[in-house]
Amino acid sequence: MTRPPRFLTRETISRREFARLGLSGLVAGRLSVDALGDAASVQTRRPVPTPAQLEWQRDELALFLHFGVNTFTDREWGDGKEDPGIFAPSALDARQWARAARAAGFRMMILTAKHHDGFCLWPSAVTKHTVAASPFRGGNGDVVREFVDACRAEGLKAGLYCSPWDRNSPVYGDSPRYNDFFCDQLTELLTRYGRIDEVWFDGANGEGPNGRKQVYDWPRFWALVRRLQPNAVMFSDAGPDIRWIGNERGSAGETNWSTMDPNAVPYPGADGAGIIAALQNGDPNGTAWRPGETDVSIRPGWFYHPAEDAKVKTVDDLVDLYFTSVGRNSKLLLNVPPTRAGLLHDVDVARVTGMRQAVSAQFQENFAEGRAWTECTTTGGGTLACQIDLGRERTISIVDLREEITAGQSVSSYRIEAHGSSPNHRLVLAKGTTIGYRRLHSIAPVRARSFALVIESLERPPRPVEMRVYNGLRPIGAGRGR
Ligand code: FUL
Repeated sequence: MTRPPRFLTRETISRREFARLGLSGLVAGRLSVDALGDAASVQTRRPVPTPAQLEWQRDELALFLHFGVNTFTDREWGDGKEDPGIFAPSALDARQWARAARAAGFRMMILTAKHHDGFCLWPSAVTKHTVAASPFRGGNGDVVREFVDACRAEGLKAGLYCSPWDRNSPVYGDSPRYNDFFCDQLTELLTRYGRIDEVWFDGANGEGPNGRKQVYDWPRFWALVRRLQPNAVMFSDAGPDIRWIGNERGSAGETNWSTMDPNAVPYPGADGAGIIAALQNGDPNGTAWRPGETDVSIRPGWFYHPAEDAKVKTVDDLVDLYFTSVGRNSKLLLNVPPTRAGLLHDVDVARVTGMRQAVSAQFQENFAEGRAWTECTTTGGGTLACQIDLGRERTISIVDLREEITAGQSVSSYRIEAHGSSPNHRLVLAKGTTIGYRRLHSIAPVRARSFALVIESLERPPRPVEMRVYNGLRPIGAGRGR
């Protein structure tokens, strides 16, 4: 169901207050350019998402698929010496992956076309270490093709992970030659299969057989992807479009700006003080729009291991992950690895399906639906307090805030209050810093008729903010915790 947004708009605040808060750029939910100067300076001062970045974020959920020789050796990192003959999925069905993903509300799948072991799930022409040397489909198989076809058939976007670290390639470490080789592989992946929506780069970097460290030519890789798939977003620690969130636990920073200082993480795999914090939190003054993606596995490992069948995250764990990723202005990339049969395990499928149901159950009825902000007032120090009257008392346990990010991210501090009948009856329900695309708060259930959002500080002229309130059906944080 589409719900008309309840925004902080000019209609709900007096002209004088608007001017005092510097809100005059907001007209009926739109930022007028003349209020902020010419378009070029707006762009410089306020990084904004590209259409592809916006769509990437609004999709909220993507499914990660780690699959390859490690699935058959029971390892997490292959050494590149694996015999391609071991790659023998007995019942591979990429449609089963895609159906499960779609039914669970995922909008994209990303497949490890090549992991660090160098084994290619497609018949690459530049190495023999591929599916073509395996028994899969009699040596005529192409897992990337089946994956992309399945995505299309189920209406999902397709993304590919291609590891630059390649422990099989004899030219790894001979930097110019390997960079050529890697570009050849990227070219195959990005020209043979139609539209690819995300290219996922891991920053892992090692030494080649010659004992020398490989020096990746990132600007060249990125330019190639941009040329071959101009609509794809590129992920890595250093973007350029999407940044890693800084951990693999599924937890985005509570303060999470979608803007970044590009110099804070100069290249993928960069190490050093402040890098993790920069990835977790972003930077309100950053010049690049580079939102964070939260990648985490449903199992302890990234690849399927039979011994982990009893260690699959529970539905409660997964709902918590939704709140600590999507609910913190990030996107959840949840890894669900295919088994040796080439299928998603029944337990994993049941858990992601359960996650979908449990997440939907949290957001059944938005009590603020159709109710406008009222009584917007400034409360000293330039703060802005807007109330929503729900018409009657309601119990709420979830607050869902959304900033209109098409023209940037603004809010840097806010609190949410429940208001009673007298001005003394004010209960602070939650406090936060950034909002961005979406910020979810799970709170102890509270019964009230009137709620307020108090914006305490802004980094730049504000964009509309929407507040939805729900009575969720489960306590968030019921999972194993992290
Ligand atoms: C890491 C890799 O080393 C892991 O194997 C996995 O692919 C994860 C998503 O990225 O850096």
